[in-house]
Amino acid sequence: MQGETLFISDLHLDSKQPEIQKQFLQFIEQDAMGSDALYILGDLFEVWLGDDDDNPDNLLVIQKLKQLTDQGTPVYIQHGNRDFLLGKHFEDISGSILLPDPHVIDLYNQRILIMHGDLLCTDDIEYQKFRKTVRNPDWQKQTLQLSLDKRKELAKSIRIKSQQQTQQKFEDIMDVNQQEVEKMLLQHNSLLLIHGHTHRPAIHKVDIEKQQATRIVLGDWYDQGSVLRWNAEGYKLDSLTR
Ligand code: LP5
Ligand code: MN
Repeated sequence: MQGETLFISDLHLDSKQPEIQKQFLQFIEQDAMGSDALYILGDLFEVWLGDDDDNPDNLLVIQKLKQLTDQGTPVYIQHGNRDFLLGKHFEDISGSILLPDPHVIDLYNQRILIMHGDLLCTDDIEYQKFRKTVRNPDWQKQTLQLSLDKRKELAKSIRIKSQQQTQQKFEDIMDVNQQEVEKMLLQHNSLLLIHGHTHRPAIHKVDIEKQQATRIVLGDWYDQGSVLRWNAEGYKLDSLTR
């Protein structure tokens, strides 16, 4: 819709879950076409092995994003912990723009800090170590030189390890760290934060230095689609039912 900016995250698009892809393609047609902008705050894909992956389902998504951007709606994407290898070629063919994480946008004269959210989970020491490794440009360059099959294998073994470890971690370890949230908001001079990753959709109030800030958490698309709609009057955290 015109006059509306949309925020989504954690779709985890995957050939094994065609109903999520269907919902996403429908969402682009019905909600995003004609809107002012679409922000995807990470984990659009369940796993991104590199821009040379020719998975036809991913190509369908890319074509849809291209239609949207060609029609005049800009699409901004941040990396998630599953699709941190999205790169320049993906940007070119989808017409979307990759944004750094964290990043500040200006919407109706308000500074809004946007993040995937994984950076805020500082109590999850093991994850932060892993993140540091895989976000290193040298590691990424070397990894992208491996064959697609080898990358598939490696991604599978990381998923298994991650699943084993997340089962053993306490829930609050895998949530955001409050001090980190406050630090980020202060650092970026913002009273509004939007992020995903934790799959715990909510609107939280945060007190920082005698001011009240708001932290909006987007949900995932496993059972329903979580969408934040923002217009001149305000915002609404919505869910698209299937
Ligand atoms: O994803 P989710 O929600 O289940 O858990 C995350 C954290 N886990 C991850 C890992 C991803 O699930 C899997 C990423 C695979 C995609 C790779 C794509 C491209 C690779 C191309 C070829 C290699 O992000 C999880 C958090 C949780 O969120 C909550 O925040 O806790 O973190 C972990 O579980 C990480 C573990 O603690 C440490 C994992 C060590 C794995 C080491 C494997 C060895 C491989 C060496 C390569 C670096
Ligand atoms: Mn994530």
